[in-house]
Amino acid sequence: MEDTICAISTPIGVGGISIIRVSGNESIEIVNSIFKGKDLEKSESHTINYGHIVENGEIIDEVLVSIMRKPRTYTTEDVVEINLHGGIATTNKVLKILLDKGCRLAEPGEFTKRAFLNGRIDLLKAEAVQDVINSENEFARKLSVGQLSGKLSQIVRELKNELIGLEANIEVNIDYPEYEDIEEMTIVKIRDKLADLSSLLENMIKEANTGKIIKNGIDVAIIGRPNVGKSSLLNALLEEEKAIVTDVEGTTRDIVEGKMILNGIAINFIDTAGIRETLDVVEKIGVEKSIKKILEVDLVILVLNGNEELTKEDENLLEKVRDRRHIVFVNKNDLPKLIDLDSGICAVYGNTKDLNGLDALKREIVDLFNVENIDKKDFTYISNARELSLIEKVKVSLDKALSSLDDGVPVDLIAIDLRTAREHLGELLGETFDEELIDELFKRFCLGK
Ligand SMILES: Nc1nc2c(ncn2[C@@H]2O[C@H](COP(=O)(O)OP(=O)(O)OP(=O)(O)O)[C@@H](O)[C@H]2O)c(=O)[nH]1
Ligand SMILES: [Mg+2]
Repeated sequence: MEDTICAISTPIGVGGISIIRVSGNESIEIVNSIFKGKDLEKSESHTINYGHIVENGEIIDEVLVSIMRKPRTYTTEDVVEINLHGGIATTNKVLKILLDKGCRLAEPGEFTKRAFLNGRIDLLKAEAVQDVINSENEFARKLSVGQLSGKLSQIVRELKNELIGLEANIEVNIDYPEYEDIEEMTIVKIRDKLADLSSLLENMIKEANTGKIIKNGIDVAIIGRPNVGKSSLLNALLEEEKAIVTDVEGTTRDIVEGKMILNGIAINFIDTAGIRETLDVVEKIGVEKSIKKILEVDLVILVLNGNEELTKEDENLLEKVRDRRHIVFVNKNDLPKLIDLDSGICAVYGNTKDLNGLDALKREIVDLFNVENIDKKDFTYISNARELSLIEKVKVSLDKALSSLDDGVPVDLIAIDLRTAREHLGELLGETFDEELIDELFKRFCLGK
């Protein structure tokens, strides 16, 4: 990793300050060559230095330059951060000068990638860095900062150590097969331990959904026939005129989204086009999108018009959402009730005119996802797909080992499953990794991080 990289680390636009970050062996030398002030090559580590960025004698900007010498830096390399007056032209100009002087433009996430490749942080912590940035609510922030501080890494390391211990036990068994009583004892011990670890993993997998909810919120699609009041419901829930409402059937053609926070969790409401048979090309695409949404979201709110009798289309929709997590909302209860629902259908009644029933609807959402019982102290949930799929693989290997033990398979064969499980834990931490996967992962990062 010889090249010195640079990038704008603050959002591009007008603001109080912009920060350009530089990392690599030549970072101090390069910045010093365009800096007028004291000699940065002589300045102490972790100092902030006042001066000017100059090019051909022209002052480009008045700046503060942070010097952080390796190894106690974000990337473990020499890192320089230039604090400029904010603004697009100045920031771009200084970036261009740095590139002319021999820096390479960093790829998204490349600073964090270097921190990982240089061994300062494991992969779980690296993933947490971007999660901290993406946190949109207090719970998500706590979750990601916990992972960044190493809570999840520690659990994974402990699991790994347990497996190493078990493998050692098995080695003893293989090396001294003549001690039958030892063998019996170790098998019982190994079995108990494996069962413990498996249930721990099962818990982690079960709670992963909570992690996902904390991090990404709950996606809720509002579905129904045209004119039942879906857009009105979206607006009422968000307390904002987000979607167009008219008495014309087929008003909403495309997806309209809006977010609210319920008990600290983000709820992403998605208003959709009313579902009906139609020959209109544009509306047809909208209807297809609505139907697709039913399968994509965490929750469907099926809206019915309480002022009309149930139609064939309503019945079709009830059928469509039956196997999905859903709530039936019977709207327009400010008007006479004409709907007659099957007693088996549990529904929330209300309307979007005087907002009757909306609190009950929100309550139902909170209850369905058990939002109030989310453990607000612990926050060591797995929250991303890569991590979850590896934890699932670990559990599969351990369960295989367990059932092999019960079937009387020789312990040395069981050791193979334990090793596989341990390797997956290593992948989780990034001890072994596939380069392409790592590239993909860091590409999702912000520029300059
Ligand atoms: N009386 C009454 N009218 C309502 C209520 N909710 C919506 N409406 C009216 O119903 C009509 C349709 O409302 P929208 O919210 O546009 O219905 P939609 O389901 O989004 O319709 P599409 O976008 O066409 O699928 C409008 O005239 C609303 O004012 C309600 O609770 N009570
Ligand atoms: Mg609508």
